Amino acid sequence: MPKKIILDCDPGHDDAIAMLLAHGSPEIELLAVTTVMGNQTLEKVTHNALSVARVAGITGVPFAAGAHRPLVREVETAPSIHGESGLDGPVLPDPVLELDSRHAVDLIIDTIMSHEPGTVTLVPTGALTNIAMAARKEPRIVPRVREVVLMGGGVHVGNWSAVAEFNIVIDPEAAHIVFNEKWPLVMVGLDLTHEALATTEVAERIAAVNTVPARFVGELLEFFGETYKREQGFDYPPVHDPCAVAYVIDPTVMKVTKVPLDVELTGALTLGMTVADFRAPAPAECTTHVATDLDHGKFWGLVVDALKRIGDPEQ
Ligand SMILES: [Ca+2]
Repeated sequence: MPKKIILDCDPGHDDAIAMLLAHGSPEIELLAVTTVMGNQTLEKVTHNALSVARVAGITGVPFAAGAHRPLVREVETAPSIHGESGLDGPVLPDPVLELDSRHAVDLIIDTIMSHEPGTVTLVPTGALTNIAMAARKEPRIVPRVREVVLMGGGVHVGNWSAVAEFNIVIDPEAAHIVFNEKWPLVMVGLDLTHEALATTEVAERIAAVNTVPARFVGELLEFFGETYKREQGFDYPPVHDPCAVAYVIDPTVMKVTKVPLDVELTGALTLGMTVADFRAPAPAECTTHVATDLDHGKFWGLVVDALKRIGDPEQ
């Protein structure tokens, strides 16, 4: 039985690759794609999501736009990493899919409530605004969700401040809500995703697939590689978001440890930090987990295999 997921994202170079990985993997049934401001404005990331759907040949999946700003704070985007469009590099085709008329929060709630309890996994790869709003609007979703597997945070490392990761720090209040709900939660954070480097060998394997979607990914990685080198000194770009999808496909692709996690809301230097308490074995009631130790070869194998399965969809 494929695992049913809702991908809540802000494409975003790595979000786009996460979409392709989910679509091209038989272990995953993509129930819905929802968008949230983050890497760029809501309008831009929603347009990007629909463009990626066309490249990937995704049809019959509802797409809905969500939060246009964080719960409390002003919008903060990441053009230094993702460009003015949020998906700079490749030429983006005009979308053919139409947006679902519902708000993302309502699509998330409707999707979870209309499936058997324990069958829907939430995969947020952007700010947690939509997920927090959904949990507040319809608390009955919380015990029905199988698992929240999110890209965000980091125990020992930050990227938007010394200790905070972008998805968490741009809406820390939303993250606080999501981390404190009693659903099983796996934090696929920077500890893990900084190992998901798109090396030269990875780029060559993707280029060898030689399809429109594979060339699209190649162009995304080229742009992402340049900005990550310039802004953060990486030799190769860390491709964060597909790591969360990869965990749903095959949990053995990384190591996951149960540990109490919470989100800092008041620190002068540490706003948005995800704090892990490793002092003692996690108590029985703990529902949060952190991912470390990526199997790099297996992870990129999943991405390459997904691209091969997608092939060249009719544009
Ligand atoms: Ca993202």
